[in-house]
Amino acid sequence: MPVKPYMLQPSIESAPREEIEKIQLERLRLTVKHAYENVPLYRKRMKEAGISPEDIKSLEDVRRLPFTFKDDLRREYPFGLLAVPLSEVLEVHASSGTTGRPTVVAYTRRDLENWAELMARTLAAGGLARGDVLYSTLNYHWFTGGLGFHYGAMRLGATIVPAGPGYTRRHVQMIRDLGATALTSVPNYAIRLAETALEMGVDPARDTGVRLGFFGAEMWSEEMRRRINKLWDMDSYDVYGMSELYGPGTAVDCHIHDGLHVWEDHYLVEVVDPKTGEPLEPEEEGVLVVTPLTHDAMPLIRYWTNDLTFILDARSCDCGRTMKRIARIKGRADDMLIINGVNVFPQTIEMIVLSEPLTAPYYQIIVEREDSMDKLTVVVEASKRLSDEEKRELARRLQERLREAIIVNPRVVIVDPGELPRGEGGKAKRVIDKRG
Ligand code: DLL
Repeated sequence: MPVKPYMLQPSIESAPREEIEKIQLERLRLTVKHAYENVPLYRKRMKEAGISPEDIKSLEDVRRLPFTFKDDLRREYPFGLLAVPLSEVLEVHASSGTTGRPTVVAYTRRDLENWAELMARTLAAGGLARGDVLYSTLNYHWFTGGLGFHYGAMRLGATIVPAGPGYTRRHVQMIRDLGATALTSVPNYAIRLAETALEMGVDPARDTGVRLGFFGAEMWSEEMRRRINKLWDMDSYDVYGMSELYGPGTAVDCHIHDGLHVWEDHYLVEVVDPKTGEPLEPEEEGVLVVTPLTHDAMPLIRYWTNDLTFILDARSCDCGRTMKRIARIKGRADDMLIINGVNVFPQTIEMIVLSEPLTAPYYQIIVEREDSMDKLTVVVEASKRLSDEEKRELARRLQERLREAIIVNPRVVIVDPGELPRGEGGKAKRVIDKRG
C-alpha cells in the first residue's frame, strides 16, 4: 500500500537553495562563535589553526576549521565540551563505551525542541500522522533511538508505544492488540519480530495493521529493506543519525527512496577523503563530516562521523524537497575488513547473501588467520530445511558470486533455520574477527 508523502514544514523543506544556504551560513557563524567563546578546546584549536570566528564568511570557509573526532569527546569526558552552564542542561545521553571511555552528549531545552521537530519531520516524511500508533522497540537507555522517536511522535501528535527491546513474543501480541500502524526498531529486529510472529501463527503482513517502518542505527542493505517490506507488507524509511548529532533525525529518505535528505537547516554536511580529509565531489564516496548548526549545549565543529557515503549530485527530488541527499550509509570506515590486503565491506556480502531466495536474513562473517593467511567464512542460514545436496548447491553459488564481488574467495557454510543467534533489539553483531 503506497504511503502518502507528506511534508511537515514545506516552507523550509522545499525552500529555494539560496534561502537554505543563507540560513546555513548565519547559523554556522553563530555556532563557530559560540564554540570559540565557550569551549576551551575549540578556542585553542582555532587559535592553532590561525582562524577566528569572523573569518567564516562563506559556507566553504568551514573547510578552514579543524575536524572534531570521537576521541575528542572521550578525552573531554564528561563535560569538557559543554558550552553552557550545566544548569541549562535538561538531558544527558552517554554511549555504552564498549571501547574505552564513554562519550557524553548534552541537550538544553532548545536542543530538545529542535530534536523533536527534526524527528517529527522525519516521521512525517514517511507519512506518519496523528491517529497513527507507532510501536517502538528501541532502547531508551544509553541509546538515543528510544527518546528521539518518542519526542518526534509526541510533537507530531501520533501515539507512541515505548515498548523497548526484549520480550519479543509479547511485542507481537501488543502490536496486534494495540492496533499499531507503524514500527520503529533496529532493522535486524524487524526481521526477528516478523519471524517470531509467524512462529506464533500471526502473519505480520496480514494479521497486523503495521504498514510503515522507520529503521536505522546500523547498516542495512537495500536487499534487507526488501525482505522487511515483504514480511510486513510495509513501506520502510531509513533514518540516519548518531548520538553526537542529537541522535536519530539527521537525515531520512522520502517516499521516492533514492537517498536520504539531510535536514540542512540544522546540519552542514561534507564528504571528505578518509585519508587526507580533503573535500570530495558529489557522487564520490568518503567519510561524512557534519557540523550541527543549532546545538547549544555541545556545539561540534566538523564532526568526523566515520560513516561512509556520498552526496548525490541531483539538485532536486521528485518529492519536492530541496535539501541535499546522501546515499544510504555503506558502513563505518572501521567496518571495512582487510583480507589478505583486499578491502571488503560487509554491506556487499549482505547484498549478495540476501539476493538468493533460499537464504534467511541471518548471516555471520568470520575472519581468522590460518598459516599466516586470512580466511573468510560466511555462515548463512537457509530459509527452510534443505537437503545436503541443496545446501552444497547454494553454498557453491554464493561462493562464486561473492568471489566475483569481493575478490576474496570465501568459505560458505549453510546452516539450518534457527541456528544463528538472534538479536534482542540492539544493533546486530555480524562480523567476528578472530585475528586479534
Ligand atoms: O544509532 C542513532 C539512531 C537511532 C539512528 C535510531 C537511527 C535510528 P549511535 O548509537 O550513536 O546513534 O550510532 C551511530 O550508527 O555513526 C552509523 O554508523 C550507524 N547508523 C545510524 N543510522 C544508520 C543508518 C544511533 N540509517 C552510528 N544506516 C552511526 C546505517 C546507521 N548506519
